[in-house]
Amino acid sequence: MKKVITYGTFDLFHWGHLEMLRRARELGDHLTVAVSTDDFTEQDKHKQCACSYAERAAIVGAIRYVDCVIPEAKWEQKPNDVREHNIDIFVIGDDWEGTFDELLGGLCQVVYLPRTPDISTSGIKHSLSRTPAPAPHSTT
Ligand code: C2G
Repeated sequence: MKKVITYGTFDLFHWGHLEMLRRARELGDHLTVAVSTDDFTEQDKHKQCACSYAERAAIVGAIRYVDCVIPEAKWEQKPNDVREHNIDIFVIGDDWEGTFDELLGGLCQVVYLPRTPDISTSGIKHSLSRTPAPAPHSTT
C-alpha cells in the first residue's frame, strides 16, 4: 500500500483545497493530512484563522479522499511523521516548490503539485471584507 502525506492550514475550506486532497490521494492508496494547529498558524505562519483547529480538522477529516488527520504543530515534524506513518510520498502545492527537499531528502518521494488557479483563502477573506454583511435573518 502506497501512503501519502500532505500539510496545510485549510482555513475557509475551498475548491483549491479539495483539488489538492483529490490529487494527493490519487498518488497512492492512503492519505494522511496534517492540519496546522491554531498556535502554529498564529505564531509560526503569522496568519489568523477564521476557523479553529478542531473545525478545520473536522472538515478535512470528512473529505472522502482523506484517511487520517494529524496535527501540524511545527515545521520540523515532517521527517518524524514520515517515519511514524510509513509514508512513501510527501505532496504539497508548488507555492512551496523546493522548500522541503532537504528536510525530506532520502526519506520519501517529494512532489509539488500545481496550485489551482484563481482561488485562495486570503483572496476569499479580502473579497468578503469588501462585502457588507447581510442583516441577521435576511433572506437575500
Ligand atoms: N492549494 C492549492 N490551490 C489553491 C490553494 C491552495 O493547491 N488555490 C494547496 C496549497 O498549495 C497547499 C494546500 O492546498 O498544498 C493547503 O493550502 P493552505 O491551507 O494555504 O496551507 P499552507 O498554509 O500552504 O500550509 O508545512 C506546510 C504548511 O502547513 C502548508
